[in-house]
Amino acid sequence: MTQESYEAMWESLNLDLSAHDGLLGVLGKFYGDIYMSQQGRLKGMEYLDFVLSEVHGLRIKELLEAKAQGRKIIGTFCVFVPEELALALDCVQVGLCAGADAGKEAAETLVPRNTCALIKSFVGFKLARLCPYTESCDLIVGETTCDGKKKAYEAFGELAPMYIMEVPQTKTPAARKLWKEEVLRYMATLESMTGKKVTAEKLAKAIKIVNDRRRVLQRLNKLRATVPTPISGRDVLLINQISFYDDPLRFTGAINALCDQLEERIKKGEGVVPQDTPRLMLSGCPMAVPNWKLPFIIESSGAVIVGEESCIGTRNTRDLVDESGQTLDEMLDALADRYMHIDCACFTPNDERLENIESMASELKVDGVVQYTLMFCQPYAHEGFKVEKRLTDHGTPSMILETDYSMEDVEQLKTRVEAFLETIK
Ligand code: BJ8
Repeated sequence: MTQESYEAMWESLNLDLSAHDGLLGVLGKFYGDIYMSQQGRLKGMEYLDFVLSEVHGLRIKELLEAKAQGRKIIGTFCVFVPEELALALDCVQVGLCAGADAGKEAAETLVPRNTCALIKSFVGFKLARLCPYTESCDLIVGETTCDGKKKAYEAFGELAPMYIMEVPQTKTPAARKLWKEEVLRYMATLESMTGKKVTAEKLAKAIKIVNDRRRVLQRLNKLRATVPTPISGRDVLLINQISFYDDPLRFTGAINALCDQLEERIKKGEGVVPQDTPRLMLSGCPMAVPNWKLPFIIESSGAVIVGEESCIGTRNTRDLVDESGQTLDEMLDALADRYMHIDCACFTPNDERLENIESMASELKVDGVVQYTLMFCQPYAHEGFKVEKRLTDHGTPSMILETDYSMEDVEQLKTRVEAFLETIK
């Protein structure tokens, strides 16, 4: 497509063209500095580079073509929204969480200043007319997780067609019952919007598609656990970010091909960094695209990231939906059960998360854990204390870094990361 036809497409979505041009310019430069400058990237990474270069181009064109064929576009902000139901009704689901500061000032006219950067970002992108994904959506699905999101959705709902799923806050049998009802209520909403019905056959197929995407990410995570690790943490984070908006079948195929290349590299004993490079794991809040600040700081300070304990990481891929169900009801039960395993910090108590962090730290043979908390994120800030204690008892050094999307604290963060690496050595 030509630049003119892209601009016509963005204009048809009512984007602010000049602000959007500025955003793409910054994104391109940032990507070049952080990703293209890496040494020893495999050929399979070209898929990532291409998808990212077309993030507001070809993928949006595909979404608009799907819409023209009568398919509905569903936008989400949380890994609790079951993509399987959207796929079973021939919808396209895309993640709308945003990881950039653009639109922050506009956002602060609608949500308080002391709101986390992730929320401000999606609100700001909408108000500043910067996000072609948000503008392509037929329905945006929010959820009752943290207070910041819940209240922001009330304001966001004035600007876009929204639906809210009630996510329980505990894992009791009563909470599981409520969640199953919510899954059914959401399914009925999608059915009435699309004029189609979820059948056992369609849902089985959708479950397999989403599970396959989780399986390939599990495969990738197993491969990167090798010492020396064959892939940078930055690249794996990007892969996880892209999994939220690229076509699931294309994504799974491309990442399987990349995993084949990683296996070759492992067989030759090659790593992307020297064997004795300190191995760190990130834990905490999700890092939405293009939030690459902290991984870049860590990996340019002489460490490598080998795991992300977050929703844009293993929290989203650890559990599969049981595929043995035969009837629609059995499949819906399996779906509800799988999502109830998510160990988001919005749950109380949330001891499974501590177990998961400890076993990840062991399996990935990490030298340390960096807890990443977005400023003003209460759930993850609170759990930071427990996580730190658990890791100390486990003998794994850890540190907590609180930040946002601005670049003002880069030097300060770098100093703290370097000091942490010194203590590990
Ligand atoms: S399942 S982690 S995607 S809610 S960073 S907005 S928690 S104040 S993103 Fe999340 Fe679903 Fe949980 Fe995952 Fe609030 Fe914290 Fe901001 Fe957050």
